[in-house]
Amino acid sequence: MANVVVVGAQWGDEGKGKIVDWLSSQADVVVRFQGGHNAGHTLVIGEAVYKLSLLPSGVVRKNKLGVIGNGVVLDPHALVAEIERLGEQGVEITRETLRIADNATLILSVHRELDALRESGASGGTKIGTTKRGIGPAYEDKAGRRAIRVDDLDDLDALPAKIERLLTHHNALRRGFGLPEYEAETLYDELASVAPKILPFMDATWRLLDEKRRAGKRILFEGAQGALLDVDHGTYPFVTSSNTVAGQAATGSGMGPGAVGFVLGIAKAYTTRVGEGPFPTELDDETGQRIGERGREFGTVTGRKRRCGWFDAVLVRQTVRTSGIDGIALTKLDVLDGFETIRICTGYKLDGAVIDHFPASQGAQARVEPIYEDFEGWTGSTAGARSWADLPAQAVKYVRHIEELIGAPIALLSTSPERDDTILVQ
Ligand code: 2SA
Ligand code: MG
Repeated sequence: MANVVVVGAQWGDEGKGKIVDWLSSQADVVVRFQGGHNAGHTLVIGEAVYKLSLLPSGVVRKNKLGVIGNGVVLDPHALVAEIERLGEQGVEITRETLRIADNATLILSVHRELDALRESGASGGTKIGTTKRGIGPAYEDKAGRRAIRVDDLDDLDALPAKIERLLTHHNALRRGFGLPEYEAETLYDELASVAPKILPFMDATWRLLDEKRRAGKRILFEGAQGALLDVDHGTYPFVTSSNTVAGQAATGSGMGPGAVGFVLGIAKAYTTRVGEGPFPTELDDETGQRIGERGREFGTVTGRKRRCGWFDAVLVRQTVRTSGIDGIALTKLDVLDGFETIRICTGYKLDGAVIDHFPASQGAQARVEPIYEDFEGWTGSTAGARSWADLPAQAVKYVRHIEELIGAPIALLSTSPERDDTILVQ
């Protein structure tokens, strides 16, 4: 089996956690390569439900190594809390099961505060509907070359100068917003106290991953969020601050592009989005309500209600290309069970013209109107189906039709949150 990268093909929450867990049984290493604790993966294993944010999904399985790659922004307090929570559920996290890139960027309290402040509208500008975890401000500091990184925790003598450099920037911003200046000492104490809990996991993970690869170990790259939230290819500015497309798996883990053998995109049989931003097929009515209730569309991390709408084949066709998706895992088909008519968006109308892609311009993205094809629904249930033969004929048709519209084969079909309710499509 090739090394697989799993990415969301929509706006996140496609059910990546379950698929990654399913695939991890055949992997030796599971790597996170972007994002931070804005991700939320729910794993249902027998009776137990695990909610992971930062830790790679493999950590709850035996004999798997989880790696938090350099492309991740890591909130050390959130990580410690997550490790403790898992410990209470009987999952012990050790250096045998977790390594953290020494060159990963840290999310600090100044980042969380700034994120929340901007989202409150107090600083003007566009509200993005972020998770307020400090993700954006941390990536800003990384690109601005003033971030504090994991390895800085290992050199506390050199830390004050780095803190000063960081706070020169942040305190200027804070003064502008009328906030009190952040004390260097407070930040130093915060970092010095958390350092002993993080450092045991620190490693040059690029080297470790290279060794694993050379030894023939199978590596699974676990994406967070979705391709439409990508800072370059997504619905900018309503995006997250990292690259979420498959290419980031290489950069965010310190491996070359050849390390990735197969790109698996995860797509829901309909569409959801959390936060602000364009959503052409959004349903602001009873149907949207019904999809949301049947699909239990609430965020794992923030508990926010997700916006719901029909499957948008234009968007997924586009993410198939921007991520180089080789196959799709289609999830939550059962949510559409019993709908008389199911609509699929196959193109857009923009200012009187028909277009076959999602334009880059923010104004145009807000103006496009979906062109729908009405698809006859199915009676009978797809929930919990474990073979192709168990599916109603009309549901099979729906899957095949989506395949055609998006230009990528459907490789897996997930019919419930349970790991075993997964159909390998031939
Ligand atoms: P941020 O906090 O800066 O990354 O927010 C920017 C935008 O990105 C959206 N965003 C997400 N949308 C869906 N799922 C996300 N994460 C979890 C997941 C879901 C959860 O991966 O499953 O539990 O909420 C996620 N993370 C960020 C966010 O809504 C903003 O639109
Ligand atoms: Mg989620």
